[in-house]
Amino acid sequence: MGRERDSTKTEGGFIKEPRVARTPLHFRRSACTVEIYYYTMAPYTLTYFAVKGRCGALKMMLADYGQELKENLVTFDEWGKGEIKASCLFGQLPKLQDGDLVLFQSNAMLRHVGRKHGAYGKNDCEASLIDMMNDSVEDLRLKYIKLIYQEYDTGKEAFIKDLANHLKPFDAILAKNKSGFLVGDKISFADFNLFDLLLNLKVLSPTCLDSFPALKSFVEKTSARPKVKALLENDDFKKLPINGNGKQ
Ligand code: GTB
Repeated sequence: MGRERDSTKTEGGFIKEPRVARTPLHFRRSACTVEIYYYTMAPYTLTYFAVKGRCGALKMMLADYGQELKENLVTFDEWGKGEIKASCLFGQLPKLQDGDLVLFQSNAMLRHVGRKHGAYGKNDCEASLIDMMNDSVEDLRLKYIKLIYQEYDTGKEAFIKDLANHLKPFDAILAKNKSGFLVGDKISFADFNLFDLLLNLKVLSPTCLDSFPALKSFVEKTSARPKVKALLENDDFKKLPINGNGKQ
């Protein structure tokens, strides 16, 4: 009892600063040590390439929640040497550090940050619906990534033609939900993910939202959130290419 703990140790992304209070518990006739921890937010650290790529939504969400983000940019040359790749759990970036927690997989990062900052629904059912929405955003993102990296020149026209079929369900969901968000009455990580993807799709096909009023107003509304707006107008963020091969 009453062990002193290392105040520099972190737990779950929080810096633990122990304050030890000794409180007598009379029924035990002995002293009991109560450790009270004051939690201080540690900044998030993101390691990734100098592209928006799979981190646009995460950056917007962190900005919206006023979270500090430290970025380690990896160049192609550094990546090509293989050491960083070998250090990544699944051989890929991005990597997010939150105190002692190290995460790979961009959607796991969105969930983690969403869970911590109240962007993962107000109960289990909402959380499951948000997961479902995010999985559907991921389905469309994978189609987009395939187009960009594998078949841009041959597949762009067909992709744009088919895009309305994929956007339609999201438009209907947003139109049906009075809040204008995908689920419930609060923005969730799936909203940020959809928003980021829609911005990319608008670059690919500037008119793609024209027949989807709910999606259009969703983009306008999310773009106008003050901290998101500030990030979108930030020069460093603006100059990041969307993708790694110059196609967009
Ligand atoms: N499912 C994973 C996730 O969601 O995080 C997918 C991660 C992923 O595809 N990572 C890519 C990667 O690490 C980078 S994102 N590629 C290197 C490798 O596999 O060795 C897409 C991407 C590709 C290329 C660049 N680029 O050249 O700058 C940037 C981004």
